[in-house]
Amino acid sequence: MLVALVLLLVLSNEVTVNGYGQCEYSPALNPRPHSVSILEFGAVGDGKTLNTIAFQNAIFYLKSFADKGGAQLYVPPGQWLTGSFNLTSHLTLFLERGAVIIGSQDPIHWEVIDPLPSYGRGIEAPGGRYLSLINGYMLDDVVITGNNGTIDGVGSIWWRSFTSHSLNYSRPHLIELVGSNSVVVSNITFLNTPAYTIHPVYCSNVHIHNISISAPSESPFTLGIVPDSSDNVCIEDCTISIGFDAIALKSGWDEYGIAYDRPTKNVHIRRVHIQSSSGSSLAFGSDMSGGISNVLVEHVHLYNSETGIVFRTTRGRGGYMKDIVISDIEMENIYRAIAATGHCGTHPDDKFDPNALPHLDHIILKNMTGTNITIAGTFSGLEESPFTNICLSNLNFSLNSLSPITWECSNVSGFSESVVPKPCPDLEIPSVSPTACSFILSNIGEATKASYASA
Ligand SMILES: *[C@@H]1O[C@H](CO)[C@@H](O)[C@H](O)[C@H]1NC(C)=O
Ligand SMILES: *[C@@H]1O[C@H](CO)[C@@H](O)[C@H](O)[C@H]1NC(C)=O
Ligand SMILES: *[C@@H]1O[C@H](CO)[C@@H](O)[C@H](O)[C@H]1NC(C)=O
Ligand SMILES: *[C@@H]1O[C@H](CO)[C@@H](O)[C@H](O)[C@H]1NC(C)=O
Ligand SMILES: *[C@@H]1O[C@H](CO)[C@@H](O)[C@H](O)[C@H]1NC(C)=O
Ligand SMILES: *[C@@H]1O[C@H](CO)[C@@H](O)[C@H](O)[C@H]1NC(C)=O
Ligand SMILES: *[C@@H]1O[C@H](CO)[C@@H](O)[C@H](O)[C@H]1NC(C)=O
Ligand SMILES: *[C@@H]1O[C@H](CO)[C@@H](O)[C@H](O)[C@H]1NC(C)=O
Ligand SMILES: CC(=O)N[C@H]1CO[C@H](CO)[C@@H](O)[C@@H]1O
Repeated sequence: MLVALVLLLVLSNEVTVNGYGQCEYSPALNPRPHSVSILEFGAVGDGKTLNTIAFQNAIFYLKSFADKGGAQLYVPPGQWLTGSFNLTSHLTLFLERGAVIIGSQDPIHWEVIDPLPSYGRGIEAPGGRYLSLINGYMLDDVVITGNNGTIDGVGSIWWRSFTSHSLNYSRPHLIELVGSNSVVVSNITFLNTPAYTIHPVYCSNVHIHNISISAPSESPFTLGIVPDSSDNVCIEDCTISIGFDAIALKSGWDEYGIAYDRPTKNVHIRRVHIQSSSGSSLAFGSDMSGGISNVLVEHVHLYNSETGIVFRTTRGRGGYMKDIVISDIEMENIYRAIAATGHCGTHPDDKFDPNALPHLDHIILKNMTGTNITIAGTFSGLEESPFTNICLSNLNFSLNSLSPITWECSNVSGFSESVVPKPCPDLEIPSVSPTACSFILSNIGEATKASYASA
């Protein structure tokens, strides 16, 4: 028994030392021994009756099963209108095919809560923010799944308030889990989020798979999946079509994020099909003050987007984005395939430290093809903190006839091999080893091991 335990610890250590394979080690889900239907709590699925109290009462009741293997809350087919509600630990929320949880269109049904400590204030309005439609706070073992049920945020009222600057507080998200461990979201469809769709913040062990997310292309600053100051995250087999960023990795805002000091790390993203109208399919930052590292993105299809892959940061952020590998990517109909900028993002207030410089280092972009691309890539680092060790390998972008430029570079350095069109000289430093990227990759491996050894 003890031997088995020690072996298990050694094995799981191996897994995290590699750091890059979160999706390979997804936990098996045990069925919950207890299940109740939301109908037993007086819910009415007519699309008109407000069911907030039914959800709250059901979840309060299911709390008592936490130490008995947990429980499932079953949502049958129907239109279940509700205001925001909180989940509990050891709970599965299961949405049957034809079940639609619909967010109330009246802000009065959305509680207002404190800002996140790593942001210091609401990101869209000073002060508090609306609680997400489905919310988890300091939970353990939560599953949100179903047989392709739907969660619909009916975001249009929020988009209008945002656009007309009449929001009293920052917009709510569809799902937010704060400080939680062991979270699974799978097998359902998310529509029309007010702001972010799924926001795990200060979480560990998050597995998001086989979901579909969509919001209209004109919905302002709507985001798909946003791992924020979270670690050990796997996102796989998802389809996202959204207004702004489809998958965005973040870790806090300026002095608040620096003080909170919790990075996003050990993230594995694979087999996703993602599209963003006015933002980027895949985004890092711009809120990244706690740092972002050890990220592997592979086998991804990016299409019909303003930008394919972006790294955004600015003076005052501090933090870092490093040890990131993005490979086996197909892009089509994208204005700018790759961008990295040190001049993007606003500040929470005037207390930020302009000398807190962010770092972008050890980024590998390899094996990508692109068709109908207008600009291959733009890198604009900070003068006092240039972007370093950027490695481009085996990229082939077919540019359309509208291309004003191919690559643009300032305050950046790196290596490249087999890149079409030919990159800027800043990214063609003679490589220190025959294959520059594998040199960086082995360095990343060492850095990863070192960071675990010192942790
Ligand atoms: C839901 O959880 C939040 C903390 O995230 C708390 O502020 C709020 O009061 C809770 N609401 C209810 C109805 O329990
Ligand atoms: C994905 O989820 C759908 C329901 O939304 C289900 O029918 C399908 O079997 C799932 N696929 C996998 C591979 O889990
Ligand atoms: C899931 O539901 C969405 C919307 O209700 C639908 O567009 C999609 O085709 C469904 N997917 C599956 C696998 O049934
Ligand atoms: C903001 O507050 C004002 C005054 O209390 C109220 O009339 C308005 O409906 C609120 N707006 C939203 C979007 O909640
Ligand atoms: C998602 O659906 C697939 C196929 O039906 C099933 O194997 C898997 O267990 C489901 N996931 C969850 C978390 O229910
Ligand atoms: C490059 O990526 C494509 C998918 O975009 C994949 O099919 C292919 O095997 C990859 N090639 C190498 C050499 O890894
Ligand atoms: C090429 O991509 C642009 C977006 O950058 C899109 O507007 C245009 O329709 C695409 N052209 C074709 C032929 O698909
Ligand atoms: C780049 O891709 C185009 C097709 O999109 C192909 O014709 C060309 O040969 C490729 N170039 C290289 C160097 O692989
Ligand atoms: C050190 C360095 O390369 N500085 C450059 C940073 O970018 C600005 C704007 O392109 C240039 O003017 C600096 O020379």
